[in-house]
Amino acid sequence: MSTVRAIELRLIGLPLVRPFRTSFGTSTEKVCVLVRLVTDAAEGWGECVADIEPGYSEEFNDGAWLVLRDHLAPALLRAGDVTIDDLDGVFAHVRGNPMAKAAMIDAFVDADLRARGESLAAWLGARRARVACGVSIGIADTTAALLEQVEGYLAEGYRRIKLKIEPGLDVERVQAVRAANPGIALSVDANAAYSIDDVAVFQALDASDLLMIEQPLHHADLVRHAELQRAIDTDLCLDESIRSAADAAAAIELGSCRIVNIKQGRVGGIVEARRVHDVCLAAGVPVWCGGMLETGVGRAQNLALAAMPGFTLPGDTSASARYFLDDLTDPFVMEPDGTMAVPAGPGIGVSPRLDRLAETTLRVESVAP
Ligand code: NPQ
Ligand code: MG
Repeated sequence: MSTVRAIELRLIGLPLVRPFRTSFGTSTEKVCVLVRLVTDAAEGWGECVADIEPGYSEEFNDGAWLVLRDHLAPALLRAGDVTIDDLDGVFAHVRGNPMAKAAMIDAFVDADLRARGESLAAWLGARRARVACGVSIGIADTTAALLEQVEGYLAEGYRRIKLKIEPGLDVERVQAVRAANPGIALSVDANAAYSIDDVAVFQALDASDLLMIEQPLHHADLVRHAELQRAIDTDLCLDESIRSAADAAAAIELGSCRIVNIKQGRVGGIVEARRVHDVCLAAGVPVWCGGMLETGVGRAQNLALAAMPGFTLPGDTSASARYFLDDLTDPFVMEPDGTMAVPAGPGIGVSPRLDRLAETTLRVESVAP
């Protein structure tokens, strides 16, 4: 039980250590909305995983800001004394906008758990103190540059390499990486850049012994994903298509994928992420924790989620240094064995550093009752 007294929104900008190119665009800076929520007993933090532009999904920072400020924050401030289980109801009148909802829900859960002195990992029923880490590599300018990046991340200890692909920069690039690294766990992510007419590309990728092919087709097309899955041997994994536990159940029933990427921000927060996990675990479908280039706040949440029992594959839970020279929180560091510690303190276990907040805040606004 907590009563929310104040909510503060902050737009944060952090430079990336190297540009990150996907099939939908190139980022040079991580810009996101942070929610700071104050209850009668504690403070909590949530990070919105939307980006500057609506390229990954329909949501984007300026839109999320308005949804948070004008719809979600007032509803929560009006709700009075509420529990985590009440949150779905408090926000039910706002359709969609899962990334904005996730930021608010995660901030409330963080504050509620901090007030009780319980860690997010413990609340989720996590069983591991450390999780195995993978890394996602953006589309490189040349194959030589890609091979060099792969070598560098393998030397750091990453246990799975994921290559971003797009039409024309796919089969040959993957073959080159596989030829240079016969034994590694390797996957690709298309971010929905292909159509079912490209089935030959995916049949050609079957020869590269990939762990999975992530989100080849449009997010709304579960039926075509099922058709593609029947036409290839490699397991499909869905990311953008899975926005709820109901979506996961539908994709599994249709045969649209054999693996699910869980991102708490994409599915509307940590509570729904746990339901997606439960649906997949019950169906025997392996899951792994995706990443959205999160600051330390979102990174802490991801680590707690990734420690749950159904997370049997290395996720995109990379070290802070993969993306930032100087994170918003104390940096998350990966050991040479390719694992990272799950925060054990109350709530998400970390807080933004005040000096870094001051340096990186682009805009701030308070919502009071
Ligand atoms: C994915 N992430 O799995 C995403 C996509 C992605 C780690 O591969 C700014 C903010 C840029 C979020 C680029 C990884 C982004 C972003 C790509 C998310 O599909
Ligand atoms: Mg993806």
